[in-house]
Amino acid sequence: VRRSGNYEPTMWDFQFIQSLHNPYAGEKYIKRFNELKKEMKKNLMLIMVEGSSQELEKLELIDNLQRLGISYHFKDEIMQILRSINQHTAPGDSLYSTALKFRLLRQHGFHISQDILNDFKDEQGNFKQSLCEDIKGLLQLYKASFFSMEFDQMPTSLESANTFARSHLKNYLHMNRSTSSNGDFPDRPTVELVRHALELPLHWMMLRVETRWYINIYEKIPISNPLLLELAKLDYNIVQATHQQELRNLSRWWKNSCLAEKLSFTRDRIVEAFLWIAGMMFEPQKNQNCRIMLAKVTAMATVIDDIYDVYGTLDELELFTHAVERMELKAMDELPNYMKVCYLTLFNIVTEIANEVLKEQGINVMPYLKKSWADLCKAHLQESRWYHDGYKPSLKEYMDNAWISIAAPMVLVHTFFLVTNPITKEASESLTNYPDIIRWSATIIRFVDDLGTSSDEMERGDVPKSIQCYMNEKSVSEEVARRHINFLIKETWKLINTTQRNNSLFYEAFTECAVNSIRAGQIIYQHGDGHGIQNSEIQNHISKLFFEPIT
Ligand code: F3P
Ligand code: MN
Ligand code: MN
Ligand code: MN
Ligand code: MN
Repeated sequence: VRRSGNYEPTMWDFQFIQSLHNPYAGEKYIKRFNELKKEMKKNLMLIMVEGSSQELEKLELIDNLQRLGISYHFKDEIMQILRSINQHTAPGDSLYSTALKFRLLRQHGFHISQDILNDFKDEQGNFKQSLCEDIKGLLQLYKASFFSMEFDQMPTSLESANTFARSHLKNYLHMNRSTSSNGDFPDRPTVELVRHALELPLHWMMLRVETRWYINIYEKIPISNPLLLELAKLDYNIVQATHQQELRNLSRWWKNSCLAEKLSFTRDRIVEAFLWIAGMMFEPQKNQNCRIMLAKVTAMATVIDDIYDVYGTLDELELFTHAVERMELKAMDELPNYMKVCYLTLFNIVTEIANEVLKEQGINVMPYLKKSWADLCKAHLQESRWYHDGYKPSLKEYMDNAWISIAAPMVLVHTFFLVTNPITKEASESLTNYPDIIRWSATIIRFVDDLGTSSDEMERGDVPKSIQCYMNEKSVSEEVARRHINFLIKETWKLINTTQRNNSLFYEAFTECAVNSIRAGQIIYQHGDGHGIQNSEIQNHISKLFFEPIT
């Protein structure tokens, strides 16, 4: 019996996307932007030659550049400034400045020990009670606490920092909520900043979403820098105009593919596919064509997932899996009709990417792309067999397969070849076993996907997901299982932090994409199934990111 996905039609149809017009693609704005950027570079040069007394200002400027989404224009300057930062604390340094320093230095790969936080602890090793009122300091401490690594001594300062800061920040929110009835907020932006940080920590935030949110907050801060603000708004709108252009191109491809029309059981979610990829890499100058190609790959992953999860019979799925393993035109003949269009579209996009890399670098990466799809489909097939047999795997057994079936490893293999130059044999070969950076990124995406989608999946009929596997295995409630998965997400982030630092095989361009793909996942599944269900939160994000310029 064929199941149905019962997915709604898309909110963002072809006509809507094609009708978009954005003035920020014009010369006038680019010219103004370049003037402001030059001005900013000059300011940064001045800061670089100033003495260490200005340290806190330097750190705050870098933090603002990052959150306003414009740090990518000033990478070298930022590194140079960070290199001039004293890695120790001086007597009298605040919790705020120390935690900010720790976070920025760790984020940029400096080896800075968590011992820097010891000054803020009492003799028993607990954070001092006197800090409870220091909301600015606690907020920085909380953000810093997400930068723990495997080598931090256990139990880590950062762990207790996390619990300590979180509980006092929650208290603060609570107190301010109860006074809100008289409309009297002494410090509205701080309340907003705390609420936002507790919802999703900065380190886990999708960059464009953070930027959009922070520009609006920054505007309300009395001491905001007008140059920074204008630069940030202009950059945001210019990036958005580029993304719109790409979306128009992508939606034309999607319409022409006829997949949504012919395979009516599948999700018609091309904008959501683009959201994943824009979350992974947003910079306008580079990656243009590459964002489009990767969004196509993501759309294909969605359609194919629906074939395995919803529509296909086990026999058909076996045929499809074999055909993907072969990845050649002839293999199409064995497939049922409805699979043929999908297979040929897949073949075309994989060929397009292989051809792109061949033109650029003279290397044939087809075998690697092909293997990533074969691994994905085999993992899908495994889940279909389990579902068919009513088998309930343990959490470990499930996860050994599910970090592949989430499709992130496949997407990241394609990403690697499109953002890496030169591509070395060594790095390419290591991809076939999925190095840690891919494995841990995919693991977190699987967890957040299961948290967001498994309730509907169980209703529709699907293999038990991580939450259900843990419930079965440990005989615990769904609530306990969800808490456990959230704990595992936090733990896996430590592995991400560590492996991002210690890897020598991959360029930052790629490792950043991998980590950013987690961040996209965390936004997409934050309030349920943002990829399939079009809830109001995800609509709001999409609309702000791609359709509404900032004013
Ligand atoms: C595989 C799917 C998605 C996850 C998408 C993740 C990407 C593209 C990195 C959309 F298509 O969701 P779903 O919840 O149905 O995956 P699942 O593996 O749980 O069936
Ligand atoms: Mn699915
Ligand atoms: Mn699936
Ligand atoms: Mn799912
Ligand atoms: Mn939200």
